[in-house]
Amino acid sequence: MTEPRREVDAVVVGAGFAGLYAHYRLRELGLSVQGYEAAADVGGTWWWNRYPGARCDVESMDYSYSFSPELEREWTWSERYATQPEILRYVDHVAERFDLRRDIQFDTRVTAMRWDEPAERWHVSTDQGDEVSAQFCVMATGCLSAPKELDIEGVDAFEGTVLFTSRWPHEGVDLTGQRVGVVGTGSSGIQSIPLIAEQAAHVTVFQRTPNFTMPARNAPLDAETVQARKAHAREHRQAMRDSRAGVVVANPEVSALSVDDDERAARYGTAWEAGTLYAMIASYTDLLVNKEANDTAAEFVRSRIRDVVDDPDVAERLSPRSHPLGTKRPCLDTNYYATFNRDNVTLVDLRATPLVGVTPAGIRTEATEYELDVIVFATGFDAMTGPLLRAGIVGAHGVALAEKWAAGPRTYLGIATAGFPNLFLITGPGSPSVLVNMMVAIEQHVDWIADCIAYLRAEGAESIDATPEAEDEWVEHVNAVASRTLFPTAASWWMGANVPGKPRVFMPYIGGFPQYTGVCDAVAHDDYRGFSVRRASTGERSATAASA
Ligand code: N01
Repeated sequence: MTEPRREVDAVVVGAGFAGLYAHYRLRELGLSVQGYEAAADVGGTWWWNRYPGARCDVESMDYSYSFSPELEREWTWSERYATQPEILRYVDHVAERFDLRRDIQFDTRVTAMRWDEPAERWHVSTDQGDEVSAQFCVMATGCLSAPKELDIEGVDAFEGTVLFTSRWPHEGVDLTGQRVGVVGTGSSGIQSIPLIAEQAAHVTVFQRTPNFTMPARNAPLDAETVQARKAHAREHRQAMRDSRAGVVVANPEVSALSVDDDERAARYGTAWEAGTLYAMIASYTDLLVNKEANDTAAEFVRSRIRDVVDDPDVAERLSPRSHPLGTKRPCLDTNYYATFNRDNVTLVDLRATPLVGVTPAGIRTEATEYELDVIVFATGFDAMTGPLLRAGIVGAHGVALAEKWAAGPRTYLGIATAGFPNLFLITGPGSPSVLVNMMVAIEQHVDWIADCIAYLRAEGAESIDATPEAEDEWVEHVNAVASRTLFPTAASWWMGANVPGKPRVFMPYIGGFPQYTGVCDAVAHDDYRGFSVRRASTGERSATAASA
């Protein structure tokens, strides 16, 4: 690393929803801010993921910022679940309205961040040759921004076109008349397969693990619904923040095993019709903690698959049986299961006939070779830790984040990690993040971080660092809460199980959003309990125990 050429108060890495709001709040505090973003413009995940069918699966009116009532009043979503282009138009509007692009350098990836101990500042380097010194660094790098490295042989030799849902060409792709193979049946595959099938001559879906997906029941938003929400926007936003997952869902009251089959079927039927991610799992109190209870819901979904899919063998292969409902991220879809009734769609079950690799002509399984013109990889992400570890972060005493997290991520509240002072993670591992509506999680984190920085400035403090004791306690709590659920039983990306060699740790905090925000607020209220704060005037560190 060379000497820094410029000094700023804060560097914000990333210009998606989290990064943009961080710019807004830090600027409000009067800080000088430098933003870096690898993409050519704002939008984060919505800038990259442009595959056919990409849309949010939290309702548009909830999947938007709440910090500005004026913004809420002036923006009107057109559909219950907005498409990627509409979400990007919204991001663009926000960036323009609040002049947020001003301090962001695009097409620039942060390649190294080193804590300069004597100076008590971060030294940040980029792939464009920038060398900047900052008192604070805010990692707005997203949870699903680092595509998983492909673990399939032979891709380079393929003579057709290779596409990734996570890096879809901006000019779009015409698949008319093409033989397309899609590898992966997570949210990206499930959203894109029906639309690819409408265009392509033939689609071969290579499925390793069938996923639970529910019909989105997407529709245009009518003016009355929009007006009614806008009229009660403040109350609704508060209800979202008070809810377990950042969306308003009635809390279940009884066990699935306490009612008879008819009552359960009626309840699941209503949830299935609701067209939301959370309705099924929120039907009963014990679906995520009791396998027997969960089986009743999982079997209900399997019976719906059998209703829709004509071929009983295909229906069975599409039916998830390897994990309980909700323990891998479920999906919302439009016409996914019905797509397998089309003459131009073939399902290949990779559990029955494992994938051998890509050949020059297509994809080979242990049974046969499928000739293809295009392969679409919807193979997922090195989630949550990937984006942070790829930024080359080295903290106090020269310890790399990758070294510290070798056995899995360790954070205090998912916001800070001990030994990395003045480094703030937005929706980091150990926070509710991907288990809740991301917009709610992002705003809460950015607000907490901005308040913390304001506190440090008011106190004349130079730096703040989580204490190892507070971090240990929090990690223990995060693990203890997860271990009481069915989540750790599934090979999910939440567990790091999708990336070969990644430590298996349940990364998000499952204790519930209000419980989590209660802890964050109490920590701040108690002079940042569990953190050590160094004040310039005395040169001394003060720290209070996390459980004080
Ligand atoms: O990725 P995934 P995604 N051979 O990891 C398969 C969010 N999101 O991009 O399960 C064969 O879920 C893999 O199989 P398996 C959302 O949070 C939101 O779809 O590992 N198959 C799996 O089927 C979501 O959860 C939206 O056995 C291979 C698939 O690829 C998250 O992003 C839209 C393989 C990967 O599924 C990630 O979703 C899109 C291999 N070698 C995404 N490697 C919204 O709506 C992987 N697979 C809002």
